[in-house]
Amino acid sequence: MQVWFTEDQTANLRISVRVRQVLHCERSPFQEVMVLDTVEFGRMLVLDDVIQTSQRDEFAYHEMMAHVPLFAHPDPRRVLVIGGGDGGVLREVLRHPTVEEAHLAEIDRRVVEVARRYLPELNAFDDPRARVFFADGIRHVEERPDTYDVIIVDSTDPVGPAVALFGTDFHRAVFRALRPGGIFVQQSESPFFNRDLIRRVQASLRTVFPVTALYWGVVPTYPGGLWTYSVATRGPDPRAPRAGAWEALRLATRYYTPEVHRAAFVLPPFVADLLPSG
Ligand code: AAT
Repeated sequence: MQVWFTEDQTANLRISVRVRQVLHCERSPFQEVMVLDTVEFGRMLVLDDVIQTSQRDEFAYHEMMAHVPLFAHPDPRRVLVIGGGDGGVLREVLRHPTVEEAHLAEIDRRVVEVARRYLPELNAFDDPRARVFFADGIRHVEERPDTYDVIIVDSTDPVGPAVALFGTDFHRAVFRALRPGGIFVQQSESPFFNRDLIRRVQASLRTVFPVTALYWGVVPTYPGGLWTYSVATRGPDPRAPRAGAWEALRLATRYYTPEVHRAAFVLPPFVADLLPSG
């Protein structure tokens, strides 16, 4: 017998993965939380029938979310991750010894609890520098002006509680929550299937921050496999990794290198078209 899980990635496009076992399924106050053991991707976290991360490809996404801003910042000490309840981005953030405090603001406590149990290799919650807040990321930043060097939004797609994370009011609150020289990154979906969203996020960041850019990476389980990250800073050039820093740390990364960092900002024309002109 073959059992398959299918995600409707768009109204007209689906991805299916062969399932060995359903390890967990529950309805939290916010969403349906499921963990599947799949043949191709290993264990997979699925929220409201949307694939969030898998053992096989999580490094590609989590490394690019964390290391681009942390290596672009001259001295990242205080970092906030919004969403990201599986712990993958937090784990990568904590590989930086400059980081003194890494906060995670996740709206759904059950995502953290389920991920701790079924995806232990993503778990960095027990690091003494880590602190988890079960809260809406929007309120969390609104209440903390001038606090963070880096803020990373590892959110679900823009539906439900994640909608406002893609809006200008939130971007203004992020600007205020960053310290001078701070860097903001947010996953911004597919340049094939979410063109209006990327345009909107880029235009919004441009009205709030002096420096904005877009970079890309590959994540096979996300729609189209080609994924974008929107970045904005209060000064630093996000395209330039701190010289020698990655080499000095001897980070055993599997996707990120300083060359990949620089290359990720080189955009194919159909992607560059999504940036605000001028
Ligand atoms: N590391 C990849 C996993 C995720 S999970 C995104 C998390 O964002 C979810 O656990 C969800 O509960 C949380 N979330 C959503 N809205 C908010 C909010 N307003 N405040 C705090 N947390 C929130 C990302 C996968 C990306 C999928 C792309 N297709």
